[in-house]
Amino acid sequence: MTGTESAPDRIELRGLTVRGNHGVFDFEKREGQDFVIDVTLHTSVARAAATDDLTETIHYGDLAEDVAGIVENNTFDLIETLAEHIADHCLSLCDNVEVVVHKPSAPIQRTFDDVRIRVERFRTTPVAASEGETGTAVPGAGGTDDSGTEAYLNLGANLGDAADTLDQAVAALDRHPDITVTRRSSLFRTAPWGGVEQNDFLNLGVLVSTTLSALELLSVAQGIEVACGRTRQLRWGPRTLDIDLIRFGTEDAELGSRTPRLTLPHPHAHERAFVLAPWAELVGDTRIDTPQGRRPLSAVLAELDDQDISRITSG
Ligand code: A4P
Ligand code: MG
Repeated sequence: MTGTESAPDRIELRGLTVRGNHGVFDFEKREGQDFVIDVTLHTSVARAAATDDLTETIHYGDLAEDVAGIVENNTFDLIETLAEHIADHCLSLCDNVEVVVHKPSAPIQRTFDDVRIRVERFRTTPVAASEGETGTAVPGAGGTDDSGTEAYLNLGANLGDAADTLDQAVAALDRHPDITVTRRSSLFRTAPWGGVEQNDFLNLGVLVSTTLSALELLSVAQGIEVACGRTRQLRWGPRTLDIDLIRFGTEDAELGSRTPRLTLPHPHAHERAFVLAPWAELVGDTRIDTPQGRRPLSAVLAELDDQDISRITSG
């Protein structure tokens, strides 16, 4: 849990400088300029400090990338709007955020040091209780009832001691106080999917029960990727560890989300035997989204039988 306790602690990112194309004038949109961002997340760091565990906190590297992406990938007239979008994103991570957007090269015909907008925003519902802007809550999916939400995660690795990394990653998921690994599939050796020439992967799937939101679960998974020394230069290329969230909820009540940070159900699941074969082992059959509509996993997997995968241990 990273954001539900109120605490005097803060995670502060200062002076993040990103080139962007915001401004009311055409030349500002065309030529761009530097924007400098400060973010303060009010969130308890007590548990991370006690456990020395990255997965217990908000990863400031990811935060910086996410904020830089918002600056780079949008064009707004006003820095007020930019600040609001950054704050909105940060409220998926914690309950209270301050964002300052500086525009030191603003078109002002006088000597000045800086012009900036500061916004402070609060979540109306705690982080763990809703998906915020990233998802459409479905009854039974993403809730925080005692029984937790079921989720299916697929883990893959093809650098270093992949089997050991996968073991460590499953253990780290299960160690998290708000995640229980309820089932783990066999280990599969799988040919690389995606057209990049590289070594075979090892993949496995886990079913978890969690009281976290989908976004929090993804953040924990990404923290574990980093903690396991993830390196990856290329999309769909070699990596020490990749954890994808495939389904959050169950067939009858699953969460849908269509943001770049979290797309659910996972858009490539139906094309990947390395995702479907472990899943079939864990749940038998289930209906999954495909471009042809909802179809039984078993039928979709049978049509992928040209993908080279083999079971190498039992779960
Ligand atoms: N993201 C959005 N939705 C999700 C989701 N449902 N689960 C975002 C996980 N991440 C999600 O992911 C890129 C961005 O996707 C993140 O910002 C995350 O918030 P990434 O893991 O940083 O990058 P990536 O993994 O290189 O890209 P991508 O597109 O996620 O690749 P995939 O889909 O993970 O594929 N072949 C075999 N045999 N076995 C494999 O395990 N894995 C891949 C990676 C390719 N080929 C493979 C395997
Ligand atoms: Mg991935």
